[in-house]
Amino acid sequence: AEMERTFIAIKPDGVQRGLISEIISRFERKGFKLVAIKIVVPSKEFAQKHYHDLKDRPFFNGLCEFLSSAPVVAMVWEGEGVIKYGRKLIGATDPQKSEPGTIRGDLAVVVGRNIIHGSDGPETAKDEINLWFKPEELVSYTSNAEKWIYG
Ligand code: YYY
Ligand code: MG
Repeated sequence: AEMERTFIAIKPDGVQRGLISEIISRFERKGFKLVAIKIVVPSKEFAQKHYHDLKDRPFFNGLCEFLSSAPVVAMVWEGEGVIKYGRKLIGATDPQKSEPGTIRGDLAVVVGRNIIHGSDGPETAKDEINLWFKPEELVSYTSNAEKWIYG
């Protein structure tokens, strides 16, 4: 029973389309725990830091322009297996290839407007949480539901 944390962001398209509560509820209903949340408009420089791994890709500039164009909801979710399972809830990068039932499969159509970001592994989760949040913005608490979720 290894508790993990992952960084999840609702991108500007998800916020503008009114999908904040829809996306949060999918993680919440699953049994994951919200330990940090804020709404921010990242600067382009900040977006470039967030997506630094993709700096040589042709879509990098447009991607960073887009992420910094309007409010983003930044979150940290905690739970057993949340990094990998969070990616499952999100679905494939290209919504045309995401399964129905996933967030992108159900709610998005094209790769450049796929509404949500999720860390892709333990290392990036750690880096992204540190980039977006100060330690004191992460709230450790016990939820009453935990004993019913984990037994
Ligand atoms: O982690 P994930 O968001 O599923 O995909 P990444 O390969 O990390 O790419 C980040 C982001 O870049 C993706 O969510 C949309 C955008 N993107 C794009 O616009 N065009 C591509 N061919 C690939 C990715
Ligand atoms: Mg990624």
